[in-house]
Amino acid sequence: MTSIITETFGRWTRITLNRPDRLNSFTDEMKEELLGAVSSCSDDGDCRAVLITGNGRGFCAGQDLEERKPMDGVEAPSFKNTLETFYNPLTLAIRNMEKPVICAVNGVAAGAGANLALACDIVIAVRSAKFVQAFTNIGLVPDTGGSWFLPRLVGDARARALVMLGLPVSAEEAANWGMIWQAVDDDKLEEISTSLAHRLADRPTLALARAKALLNNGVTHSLEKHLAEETEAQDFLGRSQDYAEGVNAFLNKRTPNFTGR
Ligand code: T3D
Repeated sequence: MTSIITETFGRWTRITLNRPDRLNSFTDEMKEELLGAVSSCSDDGDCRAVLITGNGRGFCAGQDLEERKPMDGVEAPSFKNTLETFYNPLTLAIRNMEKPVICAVNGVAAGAGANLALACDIVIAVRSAKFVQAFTNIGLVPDTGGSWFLPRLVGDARARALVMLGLPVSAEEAANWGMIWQAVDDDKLEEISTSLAHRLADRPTLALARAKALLNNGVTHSLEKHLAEETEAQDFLGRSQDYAEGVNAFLNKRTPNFTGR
């Protein structure tokens, strides 16, 4: 059984974490497959939106701790190595991908699994899901970008408590705090997330990519630098086919047919 399932539906791709019996926690094999799947979506010019979800009752419980069982006489693994070869490239691949990435959180998301979700552009979760910054529970710090994303999403006070206490936060609370976009009924996740993917794949992909870059970069830019970046993006998009299509469709009172060019 492969630990990652990739399915293409016309203009968008779904990536499913598939180790349900271990809450889709990351083994070395799964890491390689997931990074490969995300990179393929990024490189695929026909793919205009990506949906990441999990199989079974959990979304992802982070690093598979069975693989980390301390053994007498065996040197501990280098976390510098796993972070630099998998967790960091994964976060950057999602964040820098020039198309929207949706995360459909089907159950508990813990450790690097929670932060994989936070790296995505639009996160929806079933009401029964919970998010756990589990790292300090086992003597580690948040990784996969969690300590960067969390305070920006929920504010410093909540981020500190979540990280230091390692307590779960429900999907409803996460949505109320602005950590995720929406909490939905458990039996509606697939319908809502796939219709979101369809919808985003039909939107002007170049504009979404430039908007994503602006939102990514704005948090660290001065206003002057940011206005210059907005201007450059708008100037580029003003010459795109999708802009001409959008304006024509508006003036002719019809639905635009965006091609992503
Ligand atoms: O290592 C490096 O490279 C450094 C990078 C680290 C990145 C990280 O992600 S560190 C954080 C690792 N993850 C955790 O610490 C989370 C550990 N799991 C939990 O805290 C809880 O299991 C959950 C909050 C995720 C879910 O709780 P609950 O009560 O819904 O389920 P459970 O009963 O605890 O777990 C169900 C089963 O999944 C259970 O196995 P069993 O008893 O049925 O045989 C449990 O052991 C297993 N499981 C859950 N998480 C992991 C796991 N097995 C291996 N690794 C896991 N991370």
